[in-house]
Amino acid sequence: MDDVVYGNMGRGLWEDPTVSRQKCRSPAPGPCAEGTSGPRQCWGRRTVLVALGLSATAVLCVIILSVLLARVSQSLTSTRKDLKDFRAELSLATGLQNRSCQLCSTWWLPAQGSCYFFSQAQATWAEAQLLCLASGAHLVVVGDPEEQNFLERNNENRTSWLGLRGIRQLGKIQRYLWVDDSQLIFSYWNQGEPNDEKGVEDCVLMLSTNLWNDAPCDKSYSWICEKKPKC
Ligand code: MAN
Ligand code: CA
Repeated sequence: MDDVVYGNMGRGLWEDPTVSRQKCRSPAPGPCAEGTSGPRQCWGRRTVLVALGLSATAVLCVIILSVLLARVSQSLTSTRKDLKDFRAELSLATGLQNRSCQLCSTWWLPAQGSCYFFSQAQATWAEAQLLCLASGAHLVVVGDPEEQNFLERNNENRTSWLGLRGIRQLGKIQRYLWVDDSQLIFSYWNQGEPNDEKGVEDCVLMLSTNLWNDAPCDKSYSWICEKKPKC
């Protein structure tokens, strides 16, 4: 009997080792072909089934992996998009915040990171300082020629209180101090000033010529407030 004999033991087909072992050995194995004669090389049907099963499993694995990969890549893409949207919103918010830092309220002029208010009305030095404080500001502190220049361009022809006053001890002005307690470094005195005329000129004005003069604090003039915008 040339053909491989298969028996059925309830577990499926198997190759009868006594009959077929010799013929399935060499040289290279190939699939069994029933009904052919002569020496044949063959794979057992079980081997073919196992190979088919393995191939099917492999294909299934590849499909599952592809689906998983597609899902991961999809989720990565959406995460990337979320991140991009978040960045755009963040930069918009930061930009708006920066812009609001430069914004001054109506009637206030921006310069050098501060907001300035030039009054039309007139008040004593103390009243003017109180009015500035009520707006979260103080009488202007002129720190440098650039700030003085800005005030000159906007003071028009007014005579305005500055946030500068004399420190009087034993009837004499000892030194001048800004309302933010900073020392007087830059100054723009009119010629002959400060003269503390009659010993009552404790507060400092910017004249219509833009030069400074000390004058009695209880006189009423325009004033200039300054504040840092809140960010
Ligand atoms: C007036 C006042 C003084 C000022 C003198 C200058 O008297 O404005 O403050 O010093 O003029 O002549
Ligand atoms: Ca004076």
